[in-house]
Amino acid sequence: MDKRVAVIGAGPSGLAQLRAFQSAAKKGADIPEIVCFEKQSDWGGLWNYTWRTGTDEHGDPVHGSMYRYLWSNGPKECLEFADYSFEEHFGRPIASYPPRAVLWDYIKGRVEKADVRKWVRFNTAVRMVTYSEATGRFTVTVHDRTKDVVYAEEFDHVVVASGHFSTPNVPHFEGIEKFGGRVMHSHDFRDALEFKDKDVLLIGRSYSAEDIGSQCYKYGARFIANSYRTKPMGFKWPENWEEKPLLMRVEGKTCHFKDGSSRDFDAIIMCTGYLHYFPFLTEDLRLKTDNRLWPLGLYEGVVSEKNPKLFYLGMQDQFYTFNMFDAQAWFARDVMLGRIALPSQVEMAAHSQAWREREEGLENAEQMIWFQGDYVKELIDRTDYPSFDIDKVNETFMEWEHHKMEDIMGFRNHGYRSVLTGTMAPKHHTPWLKALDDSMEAYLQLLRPAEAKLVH
Ligand code: FAD
Ligand code: NA7
Repeated sequence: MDKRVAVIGAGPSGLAQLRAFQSAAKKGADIPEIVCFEKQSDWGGLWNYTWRTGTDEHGDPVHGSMYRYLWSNGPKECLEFADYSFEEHFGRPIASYPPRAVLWDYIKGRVEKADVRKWVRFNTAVRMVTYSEATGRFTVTVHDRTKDVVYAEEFDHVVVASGHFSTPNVPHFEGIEKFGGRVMHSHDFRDALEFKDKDVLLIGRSYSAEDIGSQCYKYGARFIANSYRTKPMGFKWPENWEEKPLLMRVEGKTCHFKDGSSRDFDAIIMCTGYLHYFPFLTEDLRLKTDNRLWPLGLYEGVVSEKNPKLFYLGMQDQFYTFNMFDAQAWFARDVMLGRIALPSQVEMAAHSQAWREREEGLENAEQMIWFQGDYVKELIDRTDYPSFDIDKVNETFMEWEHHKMEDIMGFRNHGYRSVLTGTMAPKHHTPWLKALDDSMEAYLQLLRPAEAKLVH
């Protein structure tokens, strides 16, 4: 096949695209030439931890938003690749909430096995993508940072898999410019030990506020508050954690909240989410959305309705992650291979609108999970991605929600059953609150006793 496909980003979404093509080739399909551009020096996207904040070694914005001691915020049984189980990768059952390094290892394992690293050009940032009506092709301009060379190549398809949890959304609060402590966004949060013995205010009520606050609690912050705009998270927080309504103004170290209460803090961490940001796309190609379950303009959540040769992966807000990216990548692949015929632009838009209307009616996390589960089902039904019991995975998500409501600092001590292998995850050897070492060696207990003593 003389077609060429550019994949932007080698995170879980981009890697799903590589694996999708490789799996078709393995079954005898004639596949296009695939070139994946990755601005970092290694693959795994956010799961490839960086200590850097601000700009990277080349002066580009740091992509990484993950932090030290990050453990999976949902059960691994809900994100397991349907074609590569955790048991296959680790050679034995492991507990349900692995730390970042363990998940990174798992992500890498599948693509190493598929031998697709040769398709990735590392240290290469995509600078611009344009589409020509005349040629029907895209021109992708990239910056090879190793050689410091900018060059352009033409492609028949472009897959945008650059993620959307890297460009911080940073609101302003009256007086914050004179706050007498540290102000930062969750994108720059790295080590909770920085906040040991400190009073920390988190702005937001979603995953970052919940987890960064929990990290701060675990590693010894003195007092934690989170300030919500809409409603409190409502978990049973420890005694030194309060939920406050919206921050109204800051005077010195004193933060004033909407209910008239106030308190002094040492640090403000904005857990206020991220912007979908595609500086490398021309206006006509750019997806514009906030963080939600059904962004408009993408047929089946994947195909750009304005230009169906362009695809986006992983642009939704996420309960489902790795297996949803896979389902999307398999779908995009089959459109590119001509196995799936696209309806007219009007029909695609109507299909998306119907999903959007359903999304707008969702009232709680439970309904959102079933919604996203239905979406994944719809995708999987249309390709040869191995099907798995999505209803059961939804139920695992329900158990997860329940365990969080029961004990927000202890939910990670539970185990769940894999729908792929049928195996019940073993309990982790150490309760999450006491497990201060997040290394893969400690998690899998691979350390020799002398080394184990050193890290504990
Ligand atoms: P990313 O992982 O962001 O990867 C995108 C890739 O594109 C990166 O490698 C980046 O370098 C590259 N890139 C970007 N721009 C360019 C460019 N111009 N040129 C070349 N390359 C480019 N999910 C879970 O399932 N469980 C969790 O516990 C969990 N925790 C999370 C915690 C945090 C703090 C965050 C921010 C997210 C978390 N997620 C979690 C969700 C996460 O979004 C997904 O797991 C996953 O990383 C998304 O994959 P992606 O490939 O779409 O994007
Ligand atoms: P999310 O899930 O997009 O949440 C952003 C939060 O920020 C949410 O609670 C918002 O409030 C809040 N927000 C946004 N703007 C403001 C302003 N102006 N004032 C107060 N609060 C605001 O982002 P996260 O970083 O938590 O999670 C992203 C990913 O990282 C996720 O996939 C995780 O796995 C990890 P709202 O709820 O709308 O009232």
